[in-house]
Amino acid sequence: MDTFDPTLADRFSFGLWTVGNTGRDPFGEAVRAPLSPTYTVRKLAECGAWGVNLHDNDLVPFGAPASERDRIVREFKSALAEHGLCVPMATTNLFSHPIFKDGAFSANDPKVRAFALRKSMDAIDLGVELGARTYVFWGGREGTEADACRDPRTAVARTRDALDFLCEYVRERRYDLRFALEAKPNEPRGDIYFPTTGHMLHFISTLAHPEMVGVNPEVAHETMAGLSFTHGVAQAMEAGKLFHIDLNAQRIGRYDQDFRFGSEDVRQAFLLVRLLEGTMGTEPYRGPLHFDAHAYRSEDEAGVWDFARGCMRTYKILKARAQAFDADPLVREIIADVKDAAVDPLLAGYTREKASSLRALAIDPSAVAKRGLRYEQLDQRMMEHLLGVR
Ligand code: DIG
Ligand code: MN
Ligand code: MN
Repeated sequence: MDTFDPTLADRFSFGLWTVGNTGRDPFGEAVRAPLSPTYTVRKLAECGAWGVNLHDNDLVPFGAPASERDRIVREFKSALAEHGLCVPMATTNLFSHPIFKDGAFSANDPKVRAFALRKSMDAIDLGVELGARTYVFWGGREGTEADACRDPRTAVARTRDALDFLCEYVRERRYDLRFALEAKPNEPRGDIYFPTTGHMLHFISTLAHPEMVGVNPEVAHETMAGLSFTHGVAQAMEAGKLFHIDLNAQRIGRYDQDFRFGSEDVRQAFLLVRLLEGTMGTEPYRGPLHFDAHAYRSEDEAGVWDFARGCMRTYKILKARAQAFDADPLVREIIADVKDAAVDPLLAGYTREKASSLRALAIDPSAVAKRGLRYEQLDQRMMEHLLGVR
């Protein structure tokens, strides 16, 4: 045991599909045997995880009869109770079955859209039965290759209809459940609708019950789009919409790698953990810390648990580094808020008086421009904390 071992208080979770990933990819078959859900629960508990998430069909095979479904759920529930794991999040697999080849909620065939709604209602019931409080929608098949197949505005409208329908379902059933929308720019579709967290944040504002809906940003997906993941998460937090988060690692310009958390861009991982943990003195994110990632295809089952432990350990190491960084007197001095009693009151809340005071302010642009900001010092100090010499 050391200070970086995970505890339940860390709220680390894994999807059944993450540690259960068999290593199959478009160019090769599975290299690992599938893991049963109950075995996965035991092993995740041994690793120190707090929660386990699932798509409906990660637990209940597609098309299983009700009696089979109930038996599987009963067994899963007893494994959860025996090993002390919770189910913080659930979601629907609306992407594997061929019926979804043209999308789910946005598909052109009304029967596909009907099947997607029905499957989502059943999966919501399952998630709530297992105790989930967050329900994720990742529209992996909601997109195009032949873009002329539908007006993109129709895809937006159909998705809104589906989510408004399902929000009403949750309200009528009085479920204590919030929706979290997960963006991705492409893969498995040539283009996926609502490609970034920013698109999702606007889309939520157009729904009938926006208060029920937030976002589930994923490191790999925003990075694939060439964006700052930390800035996207910060905007979601500022809007009170960071309902869940998918943590992993990704190199820009690659397929969706879903690598072990922190294993690629360490600087960005550090800045993300600093933001989530509020080590600079801000309100922290208090939701589940979900690792939507998987072990390298090179790994055997032992390597899968090395992967899971590595995700959690790296997060805790970066949290300790961020705490040390924000406690560093030099850092606090450089990033301290610049106060200006004469100017500050004029910068928000328009009034005619403020406008004329702004115009009357004596500001010498060249003198102001000369001020050094010491960001090289700041960033070097961050690197030294990261590299373990501070
Ligand atoms: C992929 O990034 C998606 C699916 O794995 C799942 O629907 C969602 C929940 O984490 N992430
Ligand atoms: Mn991904
Ligand atoms: Mn994800």
